[in-house]
Amino acid sequence: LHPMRALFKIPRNPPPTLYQPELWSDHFNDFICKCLIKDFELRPNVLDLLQHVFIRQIVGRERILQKQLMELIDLNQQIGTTGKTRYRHDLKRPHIALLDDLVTLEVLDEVRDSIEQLQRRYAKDQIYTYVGDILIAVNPFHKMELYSPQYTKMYIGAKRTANPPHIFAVADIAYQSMVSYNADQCIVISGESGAGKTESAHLLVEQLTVLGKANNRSLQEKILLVNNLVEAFGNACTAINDNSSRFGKYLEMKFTCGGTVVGAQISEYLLEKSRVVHQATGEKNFHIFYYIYAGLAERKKLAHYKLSDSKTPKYLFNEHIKLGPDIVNNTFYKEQFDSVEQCFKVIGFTLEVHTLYVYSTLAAILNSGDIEFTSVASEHQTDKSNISNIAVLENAALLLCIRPDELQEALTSHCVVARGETIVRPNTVDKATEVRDAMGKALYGRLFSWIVNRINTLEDDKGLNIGILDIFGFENFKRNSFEQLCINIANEQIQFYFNQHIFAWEQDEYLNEDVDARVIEYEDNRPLLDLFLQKPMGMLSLLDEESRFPQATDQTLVEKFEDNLKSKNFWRPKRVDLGFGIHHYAGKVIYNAAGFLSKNRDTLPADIVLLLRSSENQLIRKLVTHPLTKTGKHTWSNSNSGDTGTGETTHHPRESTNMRTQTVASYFRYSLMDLLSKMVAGQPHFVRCIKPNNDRQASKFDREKVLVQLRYTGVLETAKIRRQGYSHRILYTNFVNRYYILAFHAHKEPDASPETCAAILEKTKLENWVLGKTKVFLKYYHVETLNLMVRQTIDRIVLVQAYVRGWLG
Ligand code: AD9
Ligand code: MG
Repeated sequence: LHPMRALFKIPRNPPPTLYQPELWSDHFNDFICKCLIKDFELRPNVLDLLQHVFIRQIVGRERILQKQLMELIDLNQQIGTTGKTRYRHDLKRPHIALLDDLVTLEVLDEVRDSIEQLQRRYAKDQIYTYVGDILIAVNPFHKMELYSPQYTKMYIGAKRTANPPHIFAVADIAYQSMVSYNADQCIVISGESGAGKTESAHLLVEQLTVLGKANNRSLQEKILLVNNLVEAFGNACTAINDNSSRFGKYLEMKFTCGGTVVGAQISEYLLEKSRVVHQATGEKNFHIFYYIYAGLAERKKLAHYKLSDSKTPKYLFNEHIKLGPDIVNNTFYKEQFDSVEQCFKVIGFTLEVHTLYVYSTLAAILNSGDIEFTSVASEHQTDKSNISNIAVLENAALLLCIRPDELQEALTSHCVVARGETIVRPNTVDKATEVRDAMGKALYGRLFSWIVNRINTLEDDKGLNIGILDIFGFENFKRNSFEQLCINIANEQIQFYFNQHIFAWEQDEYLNEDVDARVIEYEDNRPLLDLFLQKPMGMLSLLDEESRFPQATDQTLVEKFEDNLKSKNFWRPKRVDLGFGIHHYAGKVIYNAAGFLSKNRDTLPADIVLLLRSSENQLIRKLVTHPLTKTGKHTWSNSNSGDTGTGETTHHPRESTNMRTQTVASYFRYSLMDLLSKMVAGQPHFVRCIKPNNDRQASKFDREKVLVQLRYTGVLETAKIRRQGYSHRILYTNFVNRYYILAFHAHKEPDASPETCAAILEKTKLENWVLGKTKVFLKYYHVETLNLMVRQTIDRIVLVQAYVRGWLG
C-alpha cells in the first residue's frame, strides 16, 4: 500500500466522479480546502499540473475532464457573478433596450413597456422571454429554427444568462434542480386554447430525454412516440385549435437518482367523451377516427371493418365541414395512421391481439353511430322505437362480437325491476338515441384509458421525477357547454396554484419571518374556486344534487344556481334560455346549461353493460368488466410486461352492472385534487403560453389580445414581485448543508446559524439577500449562481482527487 494512499485514505477503485469528503482523510480534505476552495480560484500551477500530468491517465474521462477544466478557467473569470452582471451583459448587446427578462425593465410604464418588449422580441422571432424564473412563450404560429441539435446542446448545463431565453432552458433548470436537490420537479404549462402548451410540452420532453441520457434510443423513441399516440386519441380539431387537447395530461418522466431517464408515466384527466358522438359547428371528432378511416381505406381494409369510403360515418360527418372522400384521400391522415401503427409496434402491441381489437372497437363505435331509429306508435303512453337500418345494426354487433338481436333489444328497450319483477319497457326514439350515444362515449372513454394503461407498465417509484402538466386551455366559444365549464374550472385551479406559489406563500413568509418587503397586490381567484368547488353550496355540488332528482331538468338546474350562488362572478343574462354567466379569471363566459344534467349523470344503461360483457371480443369485455382506475397510475418503461392486456378476467355474476355511480362532477373534483397533490409534491416551474392573435397567423401581434392575457395571468405583478421579492426561501439548516463548502472545509459542516449563512453569502459576493428568523431569503437569480458555484467546487475537488489518484499511480 502506498503510504500516501493510507494517509489520504484513498479508496481502491474509486468511481470517476467521487466526491465524498467523508471517505477521504481530514488531512487530504484540508489540503483541498487550502489549495482550492479557500479563495475560489484554481491556481494556475495546479491547473498546469492537472492538465499535463494526470488527465491523460484517466482513460475515457479525458475529454470530460478537459471540458471541466475549461469551464473552471471560465468560471475563474466570472467568479463573483451576481444577478447584476447579466444586466450589464445585456446592455452590451446590440439591441440595447431588448431585454431577455422583463424583471430588468426600468419601471416607467409597466404595461406599455412590457408589451413593447414582447412585441419587438416577437418581431425578431424571439418568442421566449423571462419574467424572473418564469418563461413566457408567445406562439409563433410557424416553424422555428430554434430546436435543432445545436440548440439542444447549447442549453445543456448552461448558465441561464449565457443564452437567450428558451424552453430548453426550463427543461435544464428543472433537470439540474432535480439532480442537485434530489427532489421531484413539476413544470406547469398554462395559457388559453391554442397558445402553445402542447407544443411546449413536446419540446420539454424532447430536451429532458436528452438531458436524462436515455441510454438506448428505443426508450427515447418510445417516450416521444407514446406521447403522440396518446394525443392521436385525445386531441381533436376545435374552432380554436386544429390540434386541441381534449384531456388533461400529466406526464411524469422518471429518472434514477443519478439523473438517467428510465421511463415515464402518464396520468390522463377528463377526456371530453361527448365529442365522440357530437361535435360543434366547425369542429371534428378525435384525430384517431380520421387516421384509421384514411389508413384502412389506403390498405383496402375498410370493408373488413364494415366501413365504406363512399359513405362517411355520421359521427365523423359534420355538415359544416366538407369531409366525405376528403378523409380517405387525406395524405396527412394516412401518414398519421402509419405512425400510429408504428407506435403500436414500439409499445409492444401485437397485430392480432391489440391492433385488430382496437380498430374493431373504433369501427364498432362508428357503425353504431349510424344506427337509426324510427318512432312506432304503441298502445302504451310512450312511443316505441324501431331500428330502420338493421344491416347497420348487424355490422355494429358483428364488430362488437355480440348478438344483433340482443343489441337491438338493449337499444330499444330497458328493464326495470318493480316489486321483485323485471319488466321490459320500450325506449322512445330519443331515449334509444341516448343509449346508443352513451355506448359510443363509454366505449371510447374506456378504450382511451385502456390504451394509456397498456402503454405503461408499472415500475417502482423510488427514483426522481419531473412532471409536465399540459391541460386543455381556457375556452370561450360562441356556445359553451358542460365541457367548457369543466375545462375552465381546471384552468381556474391552475391559476390559483400559480398565485399561491408566486404571491401568497411568499408574502406569508415575509410576515412569519419578519422580513421587510413591499406587499404586491394580485388578483386572487379564490372566490371563483369557492363558487365552483365549495361544499355543499358550490356549483358542482348543486349540480350533483340536482342530478339525483329524476324529475329535475336543465331549467330547474339553472334556477337552483340562481337561487343559491351568491357571487358577483355569477349572473343570469337576460334573454338567454338556460344561460348563465361566469366571470372567470380569464374573462367572462356565457354558458348554456342544456344537457348539463345528462352529461353529468353520464350513465351507461345496465342492459348495455351486461350485453357487452357477453362479447366474444376480449377487449370489449375487458373495457366493461373492470372498473377502470379513475386517474390510474399508468407507467411505461423500457420493459414490457408479458401481459397481453386483454386476458380473460374473472366475471363475477353479481358484480355491479353500474359501472359509474359517480357523476362527472364528483369525478372531476376528485381528479383535480389528485392532480394537485401530484403537482404540489414537486418544486414548480412555470411556462406561460401567450396567443398573439386569434387568427393563428404568423408574425401578427395583436397588442390588445396580448395585454389581456398579461393582465389575467398576472405577468405584470409577477415581474414586480420578482423584482422586489425573494422567490427562494431556504431554512438555515438546508442552506448550510447545501452551500457550506463554498466557504468552509469540505469535511466539516458548520452550525446552521444565521452567522454561518451570512459568512457563506458574503464569501460568494452575492448581494440583496436577507436573513429571516429561520430562513435565508434569496432572489431568483441567486440560486443559480450558488448552485453553479457548488457544482464547480465539487468538480474541482473531484479533479484534485483524481489528480492525487493519478499521481499515486
Ligand atoms: V389547447 O388548450 O390544447 O386547445 P395548446 O395546447 O395551448 O392549445 P398547441 O400547443 O396545440 O396549443 O398549439 C397550437 C398551434 O400553434 C400548434 O398546432 C402549432 O401550429 C402552433 N405552435 C405552438 N407553439 C409553437 C412553436 N413553438 N413553434 C411553432 C407552434 N408553432
Ligand atoms: Mg394542447
